[in-house]
Amino acid sequence: MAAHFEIDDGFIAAQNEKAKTWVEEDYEHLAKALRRRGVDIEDLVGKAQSLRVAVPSWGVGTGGTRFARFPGSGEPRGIFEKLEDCGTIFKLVRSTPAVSLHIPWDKPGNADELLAFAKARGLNFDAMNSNTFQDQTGQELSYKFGSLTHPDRAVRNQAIAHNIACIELGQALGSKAHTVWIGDGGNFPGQQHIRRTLERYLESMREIYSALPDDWRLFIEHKFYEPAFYSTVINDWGVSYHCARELGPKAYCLVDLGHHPPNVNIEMIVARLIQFGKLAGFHFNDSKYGDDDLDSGSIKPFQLFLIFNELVDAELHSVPHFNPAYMLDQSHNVTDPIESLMMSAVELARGYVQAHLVDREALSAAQEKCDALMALATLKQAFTTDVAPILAVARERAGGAIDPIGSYRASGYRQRKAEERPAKVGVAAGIV
Ligand code: LRH
Ligand code: MN
Repeated sequence: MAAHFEIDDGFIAAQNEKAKTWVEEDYEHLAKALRRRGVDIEDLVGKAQSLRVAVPSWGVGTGGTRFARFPGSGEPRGIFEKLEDCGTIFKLVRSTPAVSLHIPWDKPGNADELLAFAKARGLNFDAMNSNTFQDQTGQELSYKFGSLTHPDRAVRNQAIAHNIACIELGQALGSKAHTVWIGDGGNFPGQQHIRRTLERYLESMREIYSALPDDWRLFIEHKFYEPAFYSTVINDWGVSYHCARELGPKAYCLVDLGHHPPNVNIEMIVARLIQFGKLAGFHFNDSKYGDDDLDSGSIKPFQLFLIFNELVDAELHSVPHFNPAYMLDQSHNVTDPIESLMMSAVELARGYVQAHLVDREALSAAQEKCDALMALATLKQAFTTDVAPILAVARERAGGAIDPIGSYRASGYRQRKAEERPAKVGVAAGIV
């Protein structure tokens, strides 16, 4: 593969030099304010550096809707170029060493070659994702009317085999988890027998579960609608939880933030799944209406903070079976995907560090005294603390960029990729 342009550490260091003065000033100022609150800012830098987020391979290309997709310049044309871009994100923000693959979109010709390419960029592979919501060229049986719950046993078998193949590929790539999201459902009342389809789902998932290696986890991803518009088989956390319990100790419930009706209290669902020992982790994104897959923290940053508040509370109380996987799952239709993914990784770190700023003693005291206002004020104090200097110092000390977007734009990376990656012609639509 011809040499490709990459941002080097020297360039990042030179960019950081320009920003160093204001960061140190802001850091000192914040350190003093936090000291008054009995908080050691260095602890929070450690927390910021401990957060690990996986980038979706399907998120580094420009996304679209059913109406259209407007590809940007220098689009990655395959999994190796996607990993190049994931490597660039990791280089600049330092919190995203993992990539979540989607099969067959990212099916490599040679798994070892892909693993070596990833390792050379400090990357590893997080949860695998199967795809039985599209028909692939040459596929024998269609998923038009479902996959793991299709009335035809042969279609279910085809879908089961695909999931097992994803797990086998994941083993070769060092992944330790498999995410199953299916679009199965109906568009009209009566189209499906609601109880029978769930029975078929469990029957199929038991076969997938039995193919899991001992040290793997199976993530069930619920979604309240789309592509089905009347009934969706795995429509909410309750069904997902029931299935995870039915399947066994290696099955967990994955929370994609966009998969809930507007105004649902997602942090409460998170607290429940933590308490029930079945929280798999997250597909972080944000939304205003449907499964909009917008940048994390771009629409409801307070909700993102409240979700991290539940996660940090569980972490500090060492709740059993608490080992959530943090992944982004976004579609970047109008921004440079690399910039959006970097900004989103920063927003997750912001929510996580702010959640560690919550005075939990004061919060608990207010809760026990039914002092609702003081409880809210205690949370708001953390949420309204500008932790940007902590996040910048955490990145800089880890060899990343104080200003990831500024450094990325100054590097000319996108323009260089536009030269290296001739654009594909033709009209496009759909999320990838
Ligand atoms: C479904 C979903 C799922 C992925 C897909 C790309 O809406 O969130 O996690 O498989 O997006
Ligand atoms: Mn998702």
